[in-house]
Amino acid sequence: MRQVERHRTQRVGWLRPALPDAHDGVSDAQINPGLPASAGSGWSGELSAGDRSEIIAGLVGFDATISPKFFYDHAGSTLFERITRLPEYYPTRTERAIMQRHRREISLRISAGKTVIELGAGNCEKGKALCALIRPKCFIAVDISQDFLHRAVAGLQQALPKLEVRPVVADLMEDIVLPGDLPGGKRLVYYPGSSIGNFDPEPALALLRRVCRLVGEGGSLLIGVDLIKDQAVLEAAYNDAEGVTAEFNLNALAHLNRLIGSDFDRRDWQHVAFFNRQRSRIEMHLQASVNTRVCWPDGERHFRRGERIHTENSYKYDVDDFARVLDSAGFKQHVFWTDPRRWFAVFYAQV
Ligand code: AVI
Repeated sequence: MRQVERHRTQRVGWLRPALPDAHDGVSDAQINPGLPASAGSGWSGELSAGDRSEIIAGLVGFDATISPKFFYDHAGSTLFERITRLPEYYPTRTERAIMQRHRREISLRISAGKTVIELGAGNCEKGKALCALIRPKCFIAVDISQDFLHRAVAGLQQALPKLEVRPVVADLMEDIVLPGDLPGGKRLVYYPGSSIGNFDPEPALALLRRVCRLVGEGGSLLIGVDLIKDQAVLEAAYNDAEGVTAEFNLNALAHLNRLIGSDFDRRDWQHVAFFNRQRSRIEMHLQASVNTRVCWPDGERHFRRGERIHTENSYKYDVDDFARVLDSAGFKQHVFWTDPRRWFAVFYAQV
C-alpha cells in the first residue's frame, strides 16, 4: 500500500502513441462501451433508434465494430457471471481478495455516514459487501438496465433494512442525474470490476471527470483497476479452456439478430482475443472463418474470410499511469491497495 500525494503532470493519462501493432488487419476503431456497467445486468430489450443506427454504422464501417454493450442480453449476462468464476479469469477473485485483506484500512479511510453511489451496480452484490463494511446512510445503485436494477435494489433493501437504497437508471457515457432529495454528507462513488478498462482513454478520462463533479469537494472514488501483467496470463483470461468467453463473444451475434433482424450465422465466426501491447489492452474480435454475407432488413455487408468485427477493448494499467489519470480527472490524492502479485489494484481517490 502506498500513499501518493497530489502531483501535477502535463501528460494526460496513459494515452499511448498509436503505433502500428503486431496484429495486421486489426481494427483501430474506438468502441464506445456504454456498458451496462458492472455488466451482468442484462439488456432491457428496448432498441432505440440511436442504438439501431449505432449497430448498423458499426457493421458497415471499414473496420467493423459491435459495441460491448450488446454482449449483455440475458444469455450474455449469465455467461459473464460464469466468466467471473473461471479459473483463468483472475480479476473478480483478485479484487475480492484485496477488499477482504484490506477491509480494516478501507473502513478506516472511508468514514461512515456517507452516500455511496455504485456505478454499474448490476446485482448489487459488491455494493452490499461494501455497505456491510462501511455502513453508509444511503446507497444509490446506478445501472442502465431498469428491470434488473429494481429487482436488485429491492433485494438489497430487504437484506439491509436500515440503509436507504435508491435506484438510478443512467448511461455512464452521459451525466448521471441523482435524485434531488438525497441526504447531505460526503459522497463516495464505487466502481468495482475494472469496468473502467472497457472505456478507451478519452471516454475513461471524461467519465472520471464526471465522477469528480458528481461527488464534489470532499467526495471520493473507490475503483477497481486491472493491471498490466504477463501476456500469457492476460490472454488466458480471455481465452478460457472451457470456451465460455468465446461463447460470450459469439452470443453478441445472436443478440444482434434479434435486435436488428440480421442473419448472422454463428458457425461462420470465431472468437479471437489477444493482448495489444502498444495500446495496453486486450482486444476481442469475431473473425469470419468463411466468406460470408450478413443481411438485415434495409442493408447488408459482405465479410471476407479472416475479416474481423472488433467487439471489446479491456485496457490494462500501470499503477502510476492510472494515478496520473486520476490526477488529470481532478482527484487531489489517492492511495491504492494491491495483491501480492500486483495483478489488480483498488484505488481510493479524494477530490
Ligand atoms: C466487464 N469487463 C470488466 C470485463 C473485462 O474483463 O473487460 C468484460 C469481459 N470480457 C471478456 N471477459 C470479460
